Amino acid sequence: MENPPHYMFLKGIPLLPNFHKEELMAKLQDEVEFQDKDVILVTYPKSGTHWMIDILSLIYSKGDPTWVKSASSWKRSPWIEHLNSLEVIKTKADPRLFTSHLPIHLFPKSDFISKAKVIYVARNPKDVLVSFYNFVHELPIFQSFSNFYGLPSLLPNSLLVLYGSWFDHVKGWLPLNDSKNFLFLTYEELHQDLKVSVEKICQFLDKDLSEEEISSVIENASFQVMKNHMLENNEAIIRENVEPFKVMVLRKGICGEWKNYFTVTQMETFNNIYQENMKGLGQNLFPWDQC
Ligand code: PPS
Repeated sequence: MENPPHYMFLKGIPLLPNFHKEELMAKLQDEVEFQDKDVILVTYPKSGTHWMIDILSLIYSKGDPTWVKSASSWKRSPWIEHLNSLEVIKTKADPRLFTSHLPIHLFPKSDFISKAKVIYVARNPKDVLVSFYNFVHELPIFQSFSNFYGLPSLLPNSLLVLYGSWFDHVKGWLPLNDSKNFLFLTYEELHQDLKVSVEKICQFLDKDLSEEEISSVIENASFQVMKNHMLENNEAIIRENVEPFKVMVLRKGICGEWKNYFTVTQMETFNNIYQENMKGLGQNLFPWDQC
């Protein structure tokens, strides 16, 4: 199968030329300086990025939903790898929330000497794959799940999936888990107990919210309420720069949907590749290891 024609490659990672200019990416790595008060959310795509952006926005507004209702996620927590981000990173007003899907080897080097905080959210890669598939299924190249799965999607050394392999992404960021400025969370634990996760995030960010404020964060970060806000924001439309992707970010929002998509053979193949690549890693960190 041929490479999707819309990718450009940077240090082995497929990116979108509409969004990721090569010149910007070089400057991003060498010139960008984060501030100590910055909070950077890092995810592999389809891992709950928008969910966490809303949770963080709501924490910073003490549960008041006005901000999440009135400004898009792109404005509240801009992706650092997109277009005019250099200026945005320099000038963004508080709260200085940023987002990135970049693997660690394309990330600004300066972050590792600043005290900026990094929150990494990971999700069961099988559900990431299903979410990704549904996101892009309008492209002829991904017409059936088998075709999409047949690509070396998410697999090690993949050159065909936006932002590269899931394994490389997670394994690249995981070593930072020892740092006090790094918080590792999973999509599944947000699902399991959002209150506990919100409290953990508040503690990490030194944010002191009352019980009532935390309840409001939880309520406004629920799937249905977020969807309503997004529709009010007009976010669920086809974006000018993302054609032919449809921006339907809030689709189902559940765990374990992969079971409706994978054949037994696909599951076994995937499990073998997973075991090979994640051997000895993440004991108790990855809830999907138990299912
Ligand atoms: S993107 O396009 O890469 O930024 O997508 P991302 O935001 O990382 O992930 C999209 C998936 O996250 C789900 N989502 C949620 N699940 C539960 N609760 C809430 N509040 C929530 N918000 C977003 C969203 O539905 C996508 O998953 P799928 O499986 O496709 O439904």
